[in-house]
Amino acid sequence: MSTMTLFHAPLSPFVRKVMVVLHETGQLQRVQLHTVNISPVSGDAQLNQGNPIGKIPALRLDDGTVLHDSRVICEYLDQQHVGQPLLPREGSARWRRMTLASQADAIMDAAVSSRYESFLRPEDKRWGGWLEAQAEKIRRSLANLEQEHLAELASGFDLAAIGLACALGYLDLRQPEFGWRERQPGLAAWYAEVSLRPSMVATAPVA
Ligand code: 99T
Repeated sequence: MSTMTLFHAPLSPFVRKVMVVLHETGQLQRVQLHTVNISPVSGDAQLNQGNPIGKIPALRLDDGTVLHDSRVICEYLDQQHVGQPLLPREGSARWRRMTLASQADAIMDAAVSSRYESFLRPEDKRWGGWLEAQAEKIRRSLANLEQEHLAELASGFDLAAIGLACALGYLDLRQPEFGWRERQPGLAAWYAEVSLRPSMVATAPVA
């Protein structure tokens, strides 16, 4: 069996998505973890070699090819197992689920940007209005997911559901005061259930 290398950091929600997919599809043994400690202003030379944008996750295959970003890696892994696909392979359901998965990634993007703004940027340069705009994007997205897509999300733990679960886990980690559960009790109940899955328990971030 081939061995792949995953450029990884345990608190990244994008990495967690890949790790959950590895668990859910029984491919964990195929991957070695290479942990990096990076930020937008401090990269890792080895990671940059195959992935010039320098973000994680990146997956080096055994022939040296490097795949990024997390969406590409998750799709690749989904084509490498024989179980139930984590995204419909064709038809309108495919585009719907991919759009939901993209919405989950966008929540992560807003939350990670907020983290960098409020933690990494020098204190005198932080922009409250910009932080509030990211928070509003997340609130709007979560309200939309609860109102329009909850039943669909609950119908299977696929790439869209995995992405959202990792995004919510990241919000809890970095912005525990955000209060999304009070605004979105339906999502909160769904999340409480999926958080019990072994793949989610095994990958839970510990700050
Ligand atoms: O921006 C950088 O140069 C370093 N940041 C990252 O690599 C973050 C780590 S999350 N990863 C991404 O932004 C990946 C986004 C990409 N579209 C994907 O893979 O889907 C770290 C969060 C934290 O430390 O709190």
